[in-house]
Amino acid sequence: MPQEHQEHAARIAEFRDKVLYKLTYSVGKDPEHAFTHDWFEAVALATRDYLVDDWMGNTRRMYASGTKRVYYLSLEFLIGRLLLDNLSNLGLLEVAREALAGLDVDIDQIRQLEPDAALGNGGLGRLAACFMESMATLGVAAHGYGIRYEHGLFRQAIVDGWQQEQTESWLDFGNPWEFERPEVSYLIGFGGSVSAIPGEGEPRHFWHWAEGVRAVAYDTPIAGWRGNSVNTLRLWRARAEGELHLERFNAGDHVGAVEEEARAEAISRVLYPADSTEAGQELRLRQEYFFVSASLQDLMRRHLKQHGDLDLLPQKAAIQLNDTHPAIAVAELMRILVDVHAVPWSRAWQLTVGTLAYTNHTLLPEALETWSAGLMERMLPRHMQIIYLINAEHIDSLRARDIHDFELLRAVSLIEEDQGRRVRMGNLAFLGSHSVNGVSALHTELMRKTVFSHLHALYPQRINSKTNGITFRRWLFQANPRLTALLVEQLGEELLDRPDELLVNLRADADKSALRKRFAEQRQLAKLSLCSLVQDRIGLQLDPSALFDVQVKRIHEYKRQLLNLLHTVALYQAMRDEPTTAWVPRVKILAGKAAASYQQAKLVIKLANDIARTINHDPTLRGQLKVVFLPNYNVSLAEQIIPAADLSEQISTAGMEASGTSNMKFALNGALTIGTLDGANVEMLERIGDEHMFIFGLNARQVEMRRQEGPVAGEVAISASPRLHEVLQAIRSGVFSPDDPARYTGLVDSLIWNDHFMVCADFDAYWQAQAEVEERWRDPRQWWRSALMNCAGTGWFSSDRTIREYAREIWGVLE
Ligand code: 26V
Repeated sequence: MPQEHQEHAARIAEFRDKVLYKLTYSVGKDPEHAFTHDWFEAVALATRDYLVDDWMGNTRRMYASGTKRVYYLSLEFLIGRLLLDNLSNLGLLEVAREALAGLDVDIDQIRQLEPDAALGNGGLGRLAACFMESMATLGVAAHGYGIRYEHGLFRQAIVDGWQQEQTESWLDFGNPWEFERPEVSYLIGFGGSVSAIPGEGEPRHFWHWAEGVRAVAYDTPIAGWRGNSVNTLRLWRARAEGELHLERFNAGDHVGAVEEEARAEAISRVLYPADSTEAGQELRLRQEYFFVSASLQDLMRRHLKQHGDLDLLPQKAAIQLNDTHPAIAVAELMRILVDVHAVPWSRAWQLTVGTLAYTNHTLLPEALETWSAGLMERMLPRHMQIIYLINAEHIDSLRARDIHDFELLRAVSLIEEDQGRRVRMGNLAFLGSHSVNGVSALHTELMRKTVFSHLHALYPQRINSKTNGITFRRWLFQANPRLTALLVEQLGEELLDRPDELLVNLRADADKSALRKRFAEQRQLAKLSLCSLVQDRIGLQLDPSALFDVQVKRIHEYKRQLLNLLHTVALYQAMRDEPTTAWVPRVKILAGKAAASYQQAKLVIKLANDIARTINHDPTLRGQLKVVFLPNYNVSLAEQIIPAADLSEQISTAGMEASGTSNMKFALNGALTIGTLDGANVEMLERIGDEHMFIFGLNARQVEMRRQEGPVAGEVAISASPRLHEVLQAIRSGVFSPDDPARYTGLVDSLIWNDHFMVCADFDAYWQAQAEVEERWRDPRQWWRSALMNCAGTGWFSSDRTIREYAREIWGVLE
C-alpha cells in the first residue's frame, strides 16, 4: 500500500477508536445499543479532542509571543451547527465519513441531529460567526465574547398560516463543543450608590452596588481553515451569587427562597428576539452590562497578567463593539481604569478611545439604542456619572474650539433631552472609539450624511467603511460540496486556500459550454435535494426544472417581502389571464422570522401563506407557479436553500439595508441577483458586472428626495399601473383570504396613503426586471454564463478580506 494510503487508513482507524472510546466512556453506551444521537455526541466529543490539541498550542503561542489580541464583543453569535465546520476545517471530514461508515453510521444522518446554536437574530449575529471563523483562519489572536443564552432565537411554527413562536431549547441534550469554566467567573454589580472620597488628585469613587450576579465562562474552540489556529468564543452564563435562602424554603416559602436566583439567572435565559424594534426593557440593559463587565474584567486580568502595564492597553488589545449593544463598555472601561486602577481621568480616556472601536449595523431610527437616564441611574449609578462627565468634557472641548451652534451641540450630546432624558448609545460608542465603521460603502456614506453627520464633522477621520463578507468555508465548501468539487477541478486545489483571490479566474471559462453544463447539473442536484426537503416539511411537490426564486431573511417592511408577494400575485393573474401561454415555470420560495411584536411583519407571513394556498391549488396554472413559505428559517436551512437558488431577491428600499450578507452567499453559489442599489449590492454590481445582475428601482437619493416632500402616497403609482391596481384590488377584496375578506384591507390601505417603503413606487420597475430575468432564463447559455460570472465576481466578499481590513486598518494586528 502506498504510504499515503497507509496514513489515511491509520487516521481512519484512529478516528474510529476515538469515537468508540467516547461512546463508551463519555456517553456511556455500548455500540450495539447506541441511538443515533449517542453517535452524534461521541463523534462531536472525539472531534473536540482533535481541536483541543491545536487550541492549546495556539494559546501557548499567543502568550509566548505577547501579540496584540482582538476582542470581539457581541450580544449575538449566530453559529448554527459546528460538526461539519470543525471536521472540515481540521481536514477530517473524509476520515470521519469513512470511519463512521465502517461502524455502520451515516455521518450525513448524525450531523442533522445537531441543534443550531441560534444565539443571534440575523445578519449581525451571523456576521460575528463568520468573523470568528475568518479570524481563526488568518491567525488573528482573537476572543469572541457574548452571552450563553439558554434559549436562542425562537422556533417558528406556522399554524394556519400565522407565525407562532416557540421556545428553542438547544441545550436539552447538552452541548458537546463547550467547556464550562467554573473557575473563571466574575462578579457583576447592579444598583446601589456611589461615594466619593477626596484624595490628593482627583477624588476616588466607590460604587457600593446592591446586587451581585456571577458571570461564569463557557468556552467554545473555533477552528480556522486547515486547523491553522484555534481561537476561543467565551460566552457568559449568569448565576446567582447568594445561596438559597434555606430558612425561607423550610418555612414553606418555596418561591420566595429562589426569587433572587431566578432574577439573576434571567440575564442569560433568552436572546432578545427583536432585530430592530426598540427593546426598551430593563432586562436588555442588564444583559448588555453583564456581558460587557465580565468581558472587560476578564481581558483586563489577562492583560495585566501578561503585560503588567495598563499604559500598554491600546498596543496589546483591540476591542471591537458589534453595534451599540456593548456600548456601555466605554463607561465600564473608564470605571475600571479610574476607580479600580486609579488611572487619572484624562489618561484613562486616551486608553479607552485607543482601545475601543465601534461598528454600526443599521440606520433605522428605531434600532438606535437609547436608555432612559433614570433607569441607568438606578441600575448603573457610577456609569451614569461617568457618562455625564464624558459629556461635559466633550461639550466643553467644543466650546473651547469656539463651536456654539446650539443645534450641533444638541445633536452631538450623549444625552437626548426631548422625551425625558435618555442616553444615546450610538453617540457614546462614537465618542469612546478611535474607529467607527459602516458595513458597506453606501451605508458608511449615509452614516456620514445622516445619523452621525455632526459627529463626523467634528471627527472627520473617525468613520471608515468595512464592507461585510462571508466565510466561504461554510457558505461554499460545506454548504455546496458539489459546486466546490467542480470549482476545484476547474481552478485547482489552491482554490480551497485562496478562494478570494482565485475565483475570479473563472471568468475566463464562462464561455466554455461544457463547464456551463456541469454548473447547471450541480444546481439541478441541489434543487432536487431542496425539493425533497420541501416535500418532507410541507408536503408540496415542486418541479425541479422551474426557476427557483428565493427570498430568505428576517421579515421586515424595509426588506420588502411584500413587493415580492405583489409580483407573485401579478404573475398569477397574468397566468390565469393567458393560461395557454408558455410561461417560465417558477417557484417562489420565502422563509424568515418576524419579531414577535411586529404585527405588520407577521401579517406579511400570513399573506405569503394565504397566497401560497390559493396559487398552489389552482389547477389552471398547470403547476407553472408554486409558492413556498418554509417555516423556521435558520442557518442550517439557509445552507440547504442557498445552493438551490436560481434567483436571489435583494430588494430592500434603497438606503435601508446596511449591507446584507445573504446577497453574497447566493451570488457565490451562482444565483443571479434581482435587487436594488442598496447595501453591498452596489459593490457586488461593481465586481460582478451589471449585465449579470438585475438592478431596478429608486436609488437611495431618490428615496430620500421623495420622502422629503412628505408622506409618499402609493396612489400615484397605483393609478399609473393597471397591473399593480389589479393586484392590490385582489388582495384587498379577499381573493386570498375568503375566510376573512377584510384581513388585508388595512395593509393595502396603508400602501395607498403612505408608501413609506416605496413598494408601489418600485413595483413597475420590479415587474420589468423580473421580465428580464425570464428572458435570460429562456436562454440557458446566457443564464449559466451569468451564473458563472456571479460566482467568479464574489471573491472579494470573503470575510477573510473583511477581517484583513479590520486587522490592518482598525486593530493594527496584521502586516
Ligand atoms: C437591534 C436591536 C434593537 C433592540 C432589540 C434587539 C436588537 C437586536 C439587533 C439589533 C441590530 C439590528 C441591526 C442589524 O442586524 N443589522 C444588520 O447587520 C448586518 C451585518 O452587518 C447587515 O448585513 C444588515 O444589512 C443589517 O440589517
